[in-house]
Amino acid sequence: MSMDTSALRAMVEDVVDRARVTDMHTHLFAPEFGSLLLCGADELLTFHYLISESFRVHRMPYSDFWRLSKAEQSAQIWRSLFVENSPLSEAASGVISVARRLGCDPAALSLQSLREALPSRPTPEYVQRVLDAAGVDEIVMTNDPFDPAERACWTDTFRYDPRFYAALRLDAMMNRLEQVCPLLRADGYEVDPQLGGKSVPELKRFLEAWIERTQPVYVAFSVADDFVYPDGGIRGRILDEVVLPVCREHKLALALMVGARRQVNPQLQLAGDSVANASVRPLEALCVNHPDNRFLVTMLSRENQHEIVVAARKFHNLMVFGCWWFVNTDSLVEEITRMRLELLGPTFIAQHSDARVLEQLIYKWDRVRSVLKRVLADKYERLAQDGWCVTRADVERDVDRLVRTNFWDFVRW
Ligand code: HDL
Ligand code: ZN
Repeated sequence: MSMDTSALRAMVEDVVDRARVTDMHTHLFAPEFGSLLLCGADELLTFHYLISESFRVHRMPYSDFWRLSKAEQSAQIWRSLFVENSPLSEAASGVISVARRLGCDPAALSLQSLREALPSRPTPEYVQRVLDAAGVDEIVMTNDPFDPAERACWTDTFRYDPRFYAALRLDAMMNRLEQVCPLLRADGYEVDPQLGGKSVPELKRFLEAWIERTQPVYVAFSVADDFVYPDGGIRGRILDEVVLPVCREHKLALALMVGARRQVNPQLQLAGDSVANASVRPLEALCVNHPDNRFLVTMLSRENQHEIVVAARKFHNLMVFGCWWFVNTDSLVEEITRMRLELLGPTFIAQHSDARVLEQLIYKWDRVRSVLKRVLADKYERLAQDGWCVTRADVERDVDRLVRTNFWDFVRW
């Protein structure tokens, strides 16, 4: 006996609401990393998305803004985006959602009441409260072996919250080798920018040391639209001679985050990056030339979304994931998720939050769930109308794949 449409849609929505999530790409850190885990009202308001949006209103000289304290920056952003304007953007409206879900009265919200409601240091109880509110069970961090603040944490005896997992981020090695060679040599690795001498085995030794130290669930790097493959240059050689073989030996997936054009406005600092439409051809070449490697891929440009989904149809060692950064907005997440379901079925990773501040998990996952409810209810409704028996167990399995098990099955091959 099939359910009627409204009962079916209500069941799908309930399954999505209750689904537990693995957030497979964030910039959060386990509490044991200390001040690297950001939380509280001022961190939420000085999220770099809101910094760049606020400049469109206050138009302060960049140096004047950067001279402000974090609390003063936060107050300026509050005035610009929440007082002088309605918080209509994805990131600004997210602050209101977080405030509501953490017990504030949005109708009477002030910077003061937000600061009172959100602590600036995360107690274990608060971390649990936020994870429960977001329905997130596992969080994958972004771990940069070249970041001085983070390197200091990774001592031999370092242990951290088992709900957090490491992902080794190699942007500096892949894109700025010359810049990080001094640090590699200071660490005892004989690497030169032209990859002469023992550079290749030494880079392998470096990578394996950090794999041993961090036990990552995957290795990652981002590129702009300049990514080519095959590539006889430095990055291509590091890929072919170091990263791909080490990932194979350690059974680690490689995440390629494509289309991030860095620092188009350096005056905005972390907020100064932009987007570039990139070619999918290098990704296809990687998949076809390295069938024993697995590639997690996300692309930043809206225009790349269709072709990367088609590429995922061609290569089962390519797992498309998330709606990244500038395509992580209600309308684009819905457009992309519908397209992926229609071309891949439930065989992709629906979303990652990219959260930088703990409380962002709440609004970012609320938004994903609301999209998944709409999209999946439509798809199951059509199946039911064609006479397919849609059971709650099947919907639970499919949703679990989209927000959790497709990731773990892919990285734990
Ligand atoms: O490169 C990345 O992982 C991006 O997510 C950047 O960190 C970006 O600044 C960001 O936070 N996007 O959400
Ligand atoms: Zn990110």
